[in-house]
Amino acid sequence: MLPKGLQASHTLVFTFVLGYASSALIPEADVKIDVLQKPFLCHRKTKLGDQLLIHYAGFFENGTMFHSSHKNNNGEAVWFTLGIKETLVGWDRGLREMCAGEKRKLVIPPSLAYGKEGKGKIPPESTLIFEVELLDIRNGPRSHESFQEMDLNDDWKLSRHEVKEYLRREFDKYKVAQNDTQQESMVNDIFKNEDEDEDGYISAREFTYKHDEL
Ligand SMILES: *[C@@H]1O[C@H](CO)[C@@H](O)[C@H](O)[C@H]1NC(C)=O
Ligand SMILES: *[C@@H]1O[C@H](CO)[C@@H](O)[C@H](O)[C@H]1NC(C)=O
Ligand SMILES: [Ca+2]
Ligand SMILES: [Ca+2]
Repeated sequence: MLPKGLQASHTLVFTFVLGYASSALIPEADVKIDVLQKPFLCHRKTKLGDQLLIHYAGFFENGTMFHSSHKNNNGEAVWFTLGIKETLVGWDRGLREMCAGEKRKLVIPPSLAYGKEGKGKIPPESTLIFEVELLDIRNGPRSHESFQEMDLNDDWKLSRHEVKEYLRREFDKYKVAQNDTQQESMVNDIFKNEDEDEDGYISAREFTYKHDEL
């Protein structure tokens, strides 16, 4: 890992570049966020990689509700990890910088929801509206920043090559001599533990929920 300060500035630069690139291109449909309720005290705001405990209800544009954690999940709130495309990209964008106790209404364009295909009872090209209440925030087991740092081609999964490059950089940094055979066998061990579905890549989700190695 990079030292804390460096890591923060690295993320800042990354965010800046991304923001610049997307505003320089044709404006893309984004999530519309309305804050419905804000708590008086806010000790901490959500950031990428955090786990969020939420209650939510989803509506079509005509106002019909299609899902609600109050009704469809035995009334239980759900845990959701921010920033790893666990559900909709619209959620990853719309639930950042949020306080526990805050309520938001998100209007998510189809391109950041279920898109041209739709899914189940969501018809193609649906704009979706969500009311989300954030109940609790926890640290994710692994940081989103370290995943991004390792994912050299930004395809949201780590290849053997990317993991090996990461190990090589780390060993160089700490001036540990390592031959190729040793590195290969480390990569093998890591993939045995982390690549749960054995597709040859460590996905953002596999990375986030595992606790050992790396
Ligand atoms: C609202 O829209 C959804 C999805 O297009 C549709 O299934 C539903 O029947 C509509 N409800 C009303 C009351 O028009
Ligand atoms: C790499 O290092 C291991 C462990 O020190 C050693 O057994 C092996 O012979 C080395 N392989 C090469 C190609 O140098
Ligand atoms: Ca990758
Ligand atoms: Ca995998």
